[in-house]
Amino acid sequence: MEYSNILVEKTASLATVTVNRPQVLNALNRQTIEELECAFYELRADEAVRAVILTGAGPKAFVAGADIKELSQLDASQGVEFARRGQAVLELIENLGKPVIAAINGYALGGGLELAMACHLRLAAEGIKVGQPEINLGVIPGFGGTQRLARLVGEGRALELVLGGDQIDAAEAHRLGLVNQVVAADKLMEQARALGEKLAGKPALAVRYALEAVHHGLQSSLAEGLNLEAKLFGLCCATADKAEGTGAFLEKRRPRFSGR
Ligand code: CO8
Repeated sequence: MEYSNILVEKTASLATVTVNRPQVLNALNRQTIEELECAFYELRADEAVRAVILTGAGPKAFVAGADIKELSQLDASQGVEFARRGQAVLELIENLGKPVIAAINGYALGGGLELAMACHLRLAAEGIKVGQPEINLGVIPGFGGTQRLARLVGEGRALELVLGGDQIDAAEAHRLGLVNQVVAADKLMEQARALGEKLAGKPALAVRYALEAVHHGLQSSLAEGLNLEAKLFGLCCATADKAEGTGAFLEKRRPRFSGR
């Protein structure tokens, strides 16, 4: 598949997707959203890919939001449709069944922060800025920001960011629990790849079930979440990797996982 606005690279079990419109700080226009959807469907189906890194091209931005030129033209029904379209692609990423790491190399604003929040883990370069500035444009976040931000950092802090529209720096984002780690800018991709390779080496089915248990459990009651966990734990017990992992421990050797 040929893309104009994103790059997709694969090395062994790791794929890297780069939003590639640096001239507009990687803003998400409709075509970019559609290309991301195609790419993530393809990565979901590719069994050789065990983890994905998502980043932005150029030195300044991860993604500076939805494309404001396109946004300025939307009427009410087109606004609903575009928000739903973006939300669906971010849900695809969130439910990919393999870890997706956002390597936040620059501004992650509006739809850019929403994209990063749909990833499972977030590494931020020192000096980056994140925020939900939509309020300054007369709109609210539309790609899941009002929902995922509140779940990640709590209602009060989410409202502070969504109502105030200010940018915060990487250290503050880390303090809020919005990013997992802050790393030196020139080490960001190296660290993201190291993390991606580490996760790619874990037993694939257990990884998928862990993602599902945590994500779906958070959307349900504790009792439903525990029920889901028990079922997924049972599924793990039927895998070859569980036999290998427990067997290797008992035989005092390193496990060799097959992903089955
Ligand atoms: N959309 C379109 N173009 C953009 C965007 C954007 N989001 N961000 C930057 N650009 C363009 C600029 O217009 C500029 O283009 P040009 O060179 O032709 O003038 C180029 O990128 C470089 O940007 P700046 O000159 O502004 O760079 P600065 O370093 O001065 O500033 C900032 C960097 C602070 C990141 C600044 O560009 C900025 O504030 N950008 C907009 C950030 C923003 O408001 N993002 C939120 C957008 S709305 C959104 O994301 C809603 C998501 C949900 C949508 C739901 C659909 C209905």
